[in-house]
Amino acid sequence: MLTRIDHIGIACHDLDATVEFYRATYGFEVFHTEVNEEQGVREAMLKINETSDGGASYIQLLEPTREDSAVGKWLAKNGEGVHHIAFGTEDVDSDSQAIRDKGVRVLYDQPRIGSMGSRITFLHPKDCHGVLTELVTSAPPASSEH
Ligand code: CMX
Ligand code: CO
Repeated sequence: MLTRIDHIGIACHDLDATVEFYRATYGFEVFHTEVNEEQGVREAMLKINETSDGGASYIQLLEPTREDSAVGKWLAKNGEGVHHIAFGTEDVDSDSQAIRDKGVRVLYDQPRIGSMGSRITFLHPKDCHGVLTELVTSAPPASSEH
């Protein structure tokens, strides 16, 4: 079941400058940054609020690491702006399969690794009224046994 808006993905040319805009304008601080080479992005997650399902909602700022990445191609065509939305679920495997069974193209056979160790997949924007849609299951909290 999809239970929150996990994040809104925003494509930008200059991650540091965009992070600074969000800090100076709204007071949002960086919660996490990483490079995801498979996705071709350098990203910053700004936590906006916790959610009643135990998760949270973020703004995900995305700078391409290469021009032929999904975000690089999109930026070249559209300029900066909202690139995708992501819904959070406890079970991306079963939810993506159920959505596939409804005839929506799910882009990956198996979920891949997203921000902060989450598992993610995407639905084709042409099957979602023009919105690239991501499904996310957060990584379980780090074990304290180590
Ligand atoms: N939102 C809405 N429509 C989009 C889109 C987007 N983000 N990206 C592409 N499209 C549209 C294009 O406008 C184009 O439409 P037209 O044919 O009408 O012009 C069509 O989809 C095909 O676009 P394209 O430029 O030829 O791009 P590709 O088909 O090569 O790739 C997609 C599109 C969705 C398959 C690719 O972007 C993808 O695999 N995305 C998933 C991965 C991703 O976005 N990773 C970055 C974020 C990582 C993260 O969130 O962690
Ligand atoms: Co995303």
